[in-house]
Amino acid sequence: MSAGPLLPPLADPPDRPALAFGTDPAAALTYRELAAVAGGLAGRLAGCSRVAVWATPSLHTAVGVVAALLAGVPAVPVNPKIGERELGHVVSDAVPELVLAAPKDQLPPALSALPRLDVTPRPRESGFSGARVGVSGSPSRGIPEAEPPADAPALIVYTSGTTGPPKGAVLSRGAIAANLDGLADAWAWTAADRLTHGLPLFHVHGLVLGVLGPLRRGGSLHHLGGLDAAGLSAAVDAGATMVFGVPTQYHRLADELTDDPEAAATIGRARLLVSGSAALTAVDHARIEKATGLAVRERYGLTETLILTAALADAEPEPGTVGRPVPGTEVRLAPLPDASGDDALGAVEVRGPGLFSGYLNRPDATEAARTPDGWFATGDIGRWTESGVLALVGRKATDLIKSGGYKIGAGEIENALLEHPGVAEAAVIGAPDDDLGERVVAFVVAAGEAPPAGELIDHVAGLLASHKRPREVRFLDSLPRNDMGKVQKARLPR
Ligand code: MLC
Ligand code: AMP
Repeated sequence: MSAGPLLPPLADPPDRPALAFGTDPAAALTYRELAAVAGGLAGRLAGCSRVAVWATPSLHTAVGVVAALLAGVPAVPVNPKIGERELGHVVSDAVPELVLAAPKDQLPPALSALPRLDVTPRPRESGFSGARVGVSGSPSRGIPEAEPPADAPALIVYTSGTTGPPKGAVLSRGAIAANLDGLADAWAWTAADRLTHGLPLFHVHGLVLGVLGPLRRGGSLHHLGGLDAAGLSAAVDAGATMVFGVPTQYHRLADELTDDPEAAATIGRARLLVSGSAALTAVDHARIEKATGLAVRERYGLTETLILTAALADAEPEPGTVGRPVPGTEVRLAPLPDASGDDALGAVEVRGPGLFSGYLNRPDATEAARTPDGWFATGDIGRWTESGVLALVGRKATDLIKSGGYKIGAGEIENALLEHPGVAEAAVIGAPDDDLGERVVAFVVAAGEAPPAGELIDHVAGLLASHKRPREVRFLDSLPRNDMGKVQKARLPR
């Protein structure tokens, strides 16, 4: 299977803006500069089996990932707030040959033990003349001349399941290219667009859609570090046409815009506001539209499948729905054994070119996620509306939590809590939360005297990524269990 380049503009790079981070002019690259900087770095990566990228929300991360893609080397983006236990798992599972990081980055032991390549994109300093990338490490092994095949792995993105440590979803170059092209159709996304967002760069939303998306189109990205009214209105004022965010970011933005009609009016000059990774409430949809005059388009995806459905740019969005299948992708609803009498509800299944290649080292889990006829079972439950768009109504697994747009497995947090000497039993749930969608709540039976809640929260944040920490810890004398001894989470006090 062969394919055109994943990032076509880098083949013959124009002298147009490609990437900008924050407001520092030194943290910006044109396509020509990016091709030189990432190309120089790629020469030192080629031939590696896999590389880790310390994925801070920075130009260094974007350059590091682009370099790996140019070299045809799969990149493993690592959350810079990852905990020790989780990082140990990622490193032993993915076995990266080296790590890419900014020179100032302090790496935790599991990564600092690996050979390191410092990414120092400094094209604007003292007259840029090509590949001024400072790299310590092995000499160039040569960039492959031919584009790797479409089924070659591009990224390995770790994502939580209901139990056990996160699994590495292997995303091929072809899957990324096909999905980004489908989204370009849905949103009329072109080289004229300047995307802005403040998403983390170790997940599909911020990295695939948010960095590779504009680079595949030949447009540009302005990364804001976060999403607030002042930064976003300045970005739109400076030419941003599209905005990506998770619902928590839009919720906070809506709060701010209520008191800032000037910023709201400026943001309203953007072409498209897009929300995804979790459900945007109808209330927040209405608040953003009232403030800016723009209705937010929702799109729905998974790390393993990339984006399944999207509200189209030229159609009136329906709050509470996630749009139509992205061109090239098929979505179906499979009957639910227990649909509580509502036949319209079904299990969302997908097939198409955007699907992942499998979980790294986990053929069992890959197999379990596929239906007998080869579709991917998302675990989400939905229905088609009368106008033919998808509405999501829930998830099959109660042990998966979506908080701030991050997927979090309850079992992973329970195991981390049980490692604390003060914890005898633990049950974790996602409780409804206006800001985060769901917040992680831990019910704990103490072993002896109850430890302070803050100590347990810090304990989890130290072992796992900090966004997985419980926001609330509640102590109980015992957990509700059935006759078989299984914890009955539905009976936990809410
Ligand atoms: C607080 N902090 C602690 C802590 N208490 N750190 C360690 N230990 C403790 N006890 C710190 C954090 O490190 C952080 O520091 C700060 O407090 C806030 O933490 P947070 O929980 O990360 O921030 P919060 O404000 O709650 O984040 C909201 C958010 C974030 C929306 C900005 O959740 C976010 O970025 N979400 C995006 C998720 C995403 O991209 N999902 C895509 C998945 S792909 P500091 O330094 O940060 O202040 C997918 C497919 C698809 O779903 O469809 O897209
Ligand atoms: P992740 O594993 O982090 O990629 O998360 C994927 C999950 O996020 C999906 O299975 C959905 O449950 C959820 N999700 C993504 N986009 C949306 C959306 N627009 N609305 C509701 N849920 C969403």
